Amino acid sequence: MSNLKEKIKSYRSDVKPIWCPGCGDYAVLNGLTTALAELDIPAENVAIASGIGCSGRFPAFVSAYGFHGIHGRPLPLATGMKMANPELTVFAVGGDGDGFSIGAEHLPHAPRRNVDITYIVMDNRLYSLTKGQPSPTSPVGTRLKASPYGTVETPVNPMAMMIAYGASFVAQAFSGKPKEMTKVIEEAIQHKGFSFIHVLSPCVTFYDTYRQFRAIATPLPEDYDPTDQVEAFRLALDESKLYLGVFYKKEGDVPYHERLNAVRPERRSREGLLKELIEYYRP
Ligand SMILES: Cc1ncc(C[n+]2csc(CCOP(=O)(O)OP(=O)(O)O)c2C)c(N)n1
Ligand code: SF4
Ligand SMILES: [Mg+2]
Repeated sequence: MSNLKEKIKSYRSDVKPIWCPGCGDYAVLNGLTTALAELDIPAENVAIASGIGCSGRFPAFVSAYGFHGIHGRPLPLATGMKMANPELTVFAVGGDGDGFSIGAEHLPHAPRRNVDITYIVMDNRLYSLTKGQPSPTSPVGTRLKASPYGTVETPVNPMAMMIAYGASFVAQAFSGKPKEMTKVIEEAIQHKGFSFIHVLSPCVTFYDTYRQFRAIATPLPEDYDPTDQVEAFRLALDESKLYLGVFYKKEGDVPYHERLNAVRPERRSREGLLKELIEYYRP
């Protein structure tokens, strides 16, 4: 056990997280490093792309390749990483604002390509880095500094959205249930294709939702069949509960890099390509 603890620690960088004590994002950091240790994935084979937000600081705290990108762009960054080196275990990480607001136009495309990455959204239902404005997942009536009368927009449903977009692995976790979250991250890493994990990760400073989530968090039913996409959608729409676990999993879909390799002509030498170009443009 102490060996495992040491191993988990080895994935942590020298940069100490500057998240507030009690922030839900710590549980995600611990979950991800524990999953890497359990699966024995060497740090030099791991790459993490993030967006902007408290959650976007994530790669700095992991001793692996990391890219703290611009707001809303962890998915295209992670896609590029995986395409450049398919041997890598690649993560995209970010917040609800990053993923479902400014980055929302990327949401359908990574799943439809079945890019073999794990996308973790740390959803605290607000923009926390900028000190607490409402986000696309803030429930109706959320009172924050920028919404003193309560929000009036209907929130998006990230789980239903990703199931509808055809993601081949869709799961939900809660920072208040760290062991269960680690298992889900492990399963997502092992899944060959696009994995989405929606993590309810409360912001204790601007909008503490721990108690609210704890009251309705429940594991998926024991006889639940994660290959049933329609049932997964039904549970995603049930707002009286916060189901935790793997909602949907589709095995056998060919990932993006393999699809491209199957249609791409064989790599030719630089000289061969130049000769081909010269012949093509010869008058
Ligand atoms: C292009 C651009 N627009 C706006 C901002 C300001 N900004 C920084 S973080 C953020 C929202 C972050 O919210 P979320 O993604 O939920 O992350 P959290 O801080 O809650 O983890 C915004 C609007 C920015 N950095 N860049
Ligand atoms: S402001 Fe909120 S989300 Fe940001 S580090 Fe603090 S608790 Fe976490
Ligand atoms: Mg947020």
